[in-house]
Amino acid sequence: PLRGNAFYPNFHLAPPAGWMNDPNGLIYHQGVYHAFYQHHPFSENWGPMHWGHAISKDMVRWQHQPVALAPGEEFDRDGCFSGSAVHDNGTLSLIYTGHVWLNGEGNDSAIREVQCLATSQDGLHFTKQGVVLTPPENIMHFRDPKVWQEDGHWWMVVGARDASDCGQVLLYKGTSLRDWTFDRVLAKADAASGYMWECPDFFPLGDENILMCSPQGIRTQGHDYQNLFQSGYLRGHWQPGHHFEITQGFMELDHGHDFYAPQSFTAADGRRIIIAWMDMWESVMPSKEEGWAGCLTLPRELTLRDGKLLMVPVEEVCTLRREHRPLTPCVLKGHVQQLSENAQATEIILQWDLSHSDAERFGIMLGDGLSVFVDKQAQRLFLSRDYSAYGIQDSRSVVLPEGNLLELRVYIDRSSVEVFVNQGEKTLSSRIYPQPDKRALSLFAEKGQAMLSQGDSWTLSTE
Ligand code: DQQ
Repeated sequence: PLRGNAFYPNFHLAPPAGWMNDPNGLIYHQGVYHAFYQHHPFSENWGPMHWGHAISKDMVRWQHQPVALAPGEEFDRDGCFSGSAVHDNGTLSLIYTGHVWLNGEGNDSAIREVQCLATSQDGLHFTKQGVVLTPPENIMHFRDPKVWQEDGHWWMVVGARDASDCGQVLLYKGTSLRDWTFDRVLAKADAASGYMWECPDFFPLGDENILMCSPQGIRTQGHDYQNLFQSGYLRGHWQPGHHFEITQGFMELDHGHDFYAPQSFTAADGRRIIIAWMDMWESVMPSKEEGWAGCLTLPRELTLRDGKLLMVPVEEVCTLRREHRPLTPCVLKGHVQQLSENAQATEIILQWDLSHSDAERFGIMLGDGLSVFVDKQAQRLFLSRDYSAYGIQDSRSVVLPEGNLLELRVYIDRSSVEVFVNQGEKTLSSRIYPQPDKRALSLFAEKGQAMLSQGDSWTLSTE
């Protein structure tokens, strides 16, 4: 019923009603993709966390399922917080954080967090199995277990906040999903990179290991970090039983406004996929007027090529393409060229020749509220939003990649925009809130010329 609303997405997973945040328990199990997510079914605001559930054959078209976990036991009384899913001898098993407020709701200084197990035989109904791991001494914030199997053991990373208010990722080793031993502190924040590292994920990619995490309380001053909460990653090498040798410290993962708590999983054919919550704590969420809030990003394939971490939409997303409109190569000079009167669900790929473009600013606009443009002098790509009716006026930007050709692949789905730069070298993901009559999509160039050397666009399925 929410589908008729102005902001409700066509092809991104959003809650059937109410609130959604982090993706949880992403897994390919017995021929089906499962996405669980942090969910408050009773209102459009965050509240006692449930696990919502949806399934898909292709990671693109999702079918809602009944709520998988609801808070209520003594150990998860105030919320079934984030976690992950694994197959344990054919049983779909969820490992999640049981959250309890000890001193009143929202009071972060007195909480109890433990890791819990729930299992299912049919992939639909889950039975809670109780607490499997309690926090070490002096650690109170202890959540978001990500579990995997390697080298004949179970492994778990958990996000934590140490006694001096620095984020940490703790590593545990298990002989079963119920029996865990502390292995080591896998990585720690420095003073600028957050007081709590939420939603860690640790996995091999190429011949490296990637540690993703979502720090709270990033200090942006003196850094290029653009959000207070900011998902990022560290790179390095790891083998079971050894330290994580970090070769590159914390880096932002996506450069838009709304990208948090990503989780990875492996697709049927082994591709490493990540999906994030496409919203952000403390942001204005105008979709609440429609009775819902929060959606997930497109699934993105992660690879390492020539030392670069790349993130592109999974190829299954191309099955959404409907009407194809190739764009004629052209030189734009101080004017606006309309591509579509009403872009609701659109993919557009643009290739700009930077060596023949001297305009101060050029790129695309959606209505008068969104622009994605190159700022020649700053040598940056901007994503800028202006929705004064909602008090939103801000921009995010990223350094232009090297080279004369700049490819922008852009997805628009009602209230979201995702930009993939040069085959996923950089991405910018943001929520947008245009009025229904202000969705014209155009190319523009200001003060000078811009050369579009190639372009394609598609309307995307809204079924
Ligand atoms: N969201 C969950 C927590 C996690 C946070 C609660 C990150 O488990 O740490 O909804 O957005």
